Amino acid sequence: DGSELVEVSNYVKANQVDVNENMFGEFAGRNVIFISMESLQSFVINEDMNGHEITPFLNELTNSPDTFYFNNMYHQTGLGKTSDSEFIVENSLFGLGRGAVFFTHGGNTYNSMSEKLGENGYYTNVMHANSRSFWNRDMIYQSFNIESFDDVESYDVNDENSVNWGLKDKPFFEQSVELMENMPQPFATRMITLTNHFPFTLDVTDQSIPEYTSTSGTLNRYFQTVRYMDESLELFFEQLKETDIYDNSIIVMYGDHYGISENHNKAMAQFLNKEELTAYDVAKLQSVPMFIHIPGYTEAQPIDKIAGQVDIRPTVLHLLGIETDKDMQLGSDVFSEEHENFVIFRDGRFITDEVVYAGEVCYDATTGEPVDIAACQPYIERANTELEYSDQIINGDLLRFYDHTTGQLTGEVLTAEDE
Ligand code: GP9
Ligand code: MN
Repeated sequence: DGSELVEVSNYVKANQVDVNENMFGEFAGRNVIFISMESLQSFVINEDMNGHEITPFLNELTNSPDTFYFNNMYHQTGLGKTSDSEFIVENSLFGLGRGAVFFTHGGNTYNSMSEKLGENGYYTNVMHANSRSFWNRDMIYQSFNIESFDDVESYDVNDENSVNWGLKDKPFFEQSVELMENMPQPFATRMITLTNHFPFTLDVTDQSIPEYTSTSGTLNRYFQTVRYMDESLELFFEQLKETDIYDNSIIVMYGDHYGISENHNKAMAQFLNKEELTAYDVAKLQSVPMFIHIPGYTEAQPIDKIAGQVDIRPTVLHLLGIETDKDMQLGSDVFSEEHENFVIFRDGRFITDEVVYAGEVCYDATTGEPVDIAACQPYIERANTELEYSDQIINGDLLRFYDHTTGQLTGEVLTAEDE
């Protein structure tokens, strides 16, 4: 009957953090361009592969006064991969422990980020050159109140400009800029890239760096497709600068999930100059980069606070001056002084600035050495609680009983609370 929502709601309200007054609303009214960077992990950022810089464009942004680079951000996805990352960013909730919430709960009631942006005067859109039913996107986007979805039908796709899963990222961005020029402003869009996807195949003419040299063909090719994505992003920025959109936008780019699975641990260990990878190392490898690029801004610095994809929604909404204190969210604004250095993975692993919990072992966060489990215990319970609350909201379709404009529980639940 939705009465679980009382407890969840109390927890969420008790865990709200104050906004950062210096940042709140600083970029109100700007367009927001989210870029979901396919399979991009942090281990390639500011690194070389056999003497070749892997991501020269992104590396420049890590150190640029118009860009906040979040170097301690982690993905929180499960089996739903890209779709889970979309779900997390839209709702500041977790996906499910089994299956993909996009498929299993596409018809639920949500108070998505897109819906909120729409209520605040934004035109909302997604751009992705795959068929609209993939991951059940067409259905759940309606539940998210996303106004339009430019899927493969919006793009000119042919043999020449395709590889691997479809349209290459460079023509994707090029054609997307044209689509953007026809959108009412301010708009909020999510561009979902595709070329840097397993099995990481690329035409020879698009290969700017050689393959890596390990026993994993997957890891070997990954560096080349990552580099291709980096070049695509650079081209996109250049093309956007030729329009009037760039100066009036903020660009939020984040890795959607890992690209290199644990099946390639041996090759990864070689790349990282380690004997072998522990559960600690594998957890740290789940770091995905995030950038908030703000044209014209001059005071940005790298941010090393520990954060997860659930934090993206409140962080970005606050920059736009949109309150989230009544939202049923599990993330918090990373710019807030009260933001906690604590990220929970979908499978119960977590990272704080003191400990890393993985493979049922508690590790010292700095040294990676195992420590007494007691150091992790309080966080284990909180991680389980948050994952459980998120599951309850989704499985019970509990947002049906929540008025996000007032922060009040409604209907039968309200009665339960009064009793
Ligand atoms: C498919 C794209 C990739 O449309 O989002 O999906 P993934 O396999 O990464 O979840
Ligand atoms: Mn993906």
